[in-house]
Amino acid sequence: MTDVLTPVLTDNWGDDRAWTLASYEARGGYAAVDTAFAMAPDDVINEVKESGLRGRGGAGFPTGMKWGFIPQDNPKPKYLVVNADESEPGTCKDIPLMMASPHTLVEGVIISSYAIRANKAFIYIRGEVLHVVRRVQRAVQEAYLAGHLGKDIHGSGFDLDVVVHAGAGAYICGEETALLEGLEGRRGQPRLRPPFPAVAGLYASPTVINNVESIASVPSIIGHGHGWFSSMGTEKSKGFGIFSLSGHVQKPGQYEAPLGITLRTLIDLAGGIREGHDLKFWTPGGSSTPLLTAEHLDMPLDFEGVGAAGSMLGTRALQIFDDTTCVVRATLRWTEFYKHESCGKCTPCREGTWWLVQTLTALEKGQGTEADLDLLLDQCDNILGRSFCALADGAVSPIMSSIKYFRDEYVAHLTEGGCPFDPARSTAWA
Ligand code: L3W
Repeated sequence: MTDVLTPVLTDNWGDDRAWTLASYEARGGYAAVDTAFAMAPDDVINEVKESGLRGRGGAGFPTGMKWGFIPQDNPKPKYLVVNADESEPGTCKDIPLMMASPHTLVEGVIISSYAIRANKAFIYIRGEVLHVVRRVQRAVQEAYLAGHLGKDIHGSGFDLDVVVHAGAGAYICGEETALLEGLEGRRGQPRLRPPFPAVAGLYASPTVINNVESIASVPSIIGHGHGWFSSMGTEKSKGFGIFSLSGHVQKPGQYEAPLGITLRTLIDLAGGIREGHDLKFWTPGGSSTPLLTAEHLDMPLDFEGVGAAGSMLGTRALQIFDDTTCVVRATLRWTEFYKHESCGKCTPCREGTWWLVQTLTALEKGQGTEADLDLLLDQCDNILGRSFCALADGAVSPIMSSIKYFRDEYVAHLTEGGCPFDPARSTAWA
């Protein structure tokens, strides 16, 4: 069964002191930098384009194409920014990657910066995880001392400085333009797009922003060639990815596998659902992606397969909930998160998430009538597609999908005057 896994980014996580330069170099680390330096920057971009790598931060935008958007005739400096603000509920891949193998990320930063001709790169790390900030800072320091960063890297004539920046703990700063605002020292709120950051990003200069996992995948693509990467995965979703399983499975954790693997296989790898229970619902890419159910167990986990089921692959944050979970309570909990994290810039999100919490709280307590369910859906309709950024769209995803699949459970709260899963009220709780 484990032969379906493709450990590349996770391959060294079990090594002794895997996060050190010595351990990374012992496995051939930083060799792909020389391979890249032997190529013209545009050829590195083409290699990544040919590999089919798509952004691993949720949206799946083609990475090489994004790099190709950087206008090289623009005299302003170019920047690379790594989005390491991992905060999506359920998403836990970038933080373990940076803790276990920060040099994979640093090597990816060097190659990616070389490709887009950036001499300065920023790694923007979620503010709450100071231990991760320290680990990446230490790796950057080691890389400087070893000549992998700084002036004339490996005698190539290419210079690169890397700044590790700690955010201030706002989920919205995972949105790329809010991240840039934060990096420039302002309150983290999204900017209007276009212009996209590739044209006018950090300090109004051409900027590539990529997720940690996207950048960390680059050394292996350059080292092994685009054909190696594109031989994995599916026709339109190439390569491998880290799938994070959390919740009611026997062995939660990160499983690195080709895109297109199914949840059924991943749950088998994770030792199955909690003993004596069945799968009830799950998220394919964190709480911003519509919920799915057991009927989707054999759906390919790639951008197209999950999209066809009415959801999104997102960050491959597979949160697994068994039959003991109240879907209304879980949905309320997520909605409270979005209300708390709304940056307040636009009315549909600022006011809408507040109303969603009010309506859902009443329903969860069994107060109101079935008409309030339609009111809740109406509130969702008035938010979806009307907000400034994707945060509010994410907020309505679990609500709309949970009503789609579990309307009866919402109604049961009303008919029973409270949560049927409440241990004080029912035997459904195990
Ligand atoms: C130049 C164009 N660049 C698009 C670039 C754009 C960005 C990338 C994707 O949201 C999703 C969201 C979350 N010229 C361009 C262009 N680009 N057209 O492509 O852009 P976009 O707008 O499709 O997505 P986004 O705004 O980046 C990301 C979902 O991911 N998500 C993620 C959650 C959380 C995390 C985390 O905690 N780390 O990622 C989960 O599903 O809902 O839909 O770079 O500039 N014409």
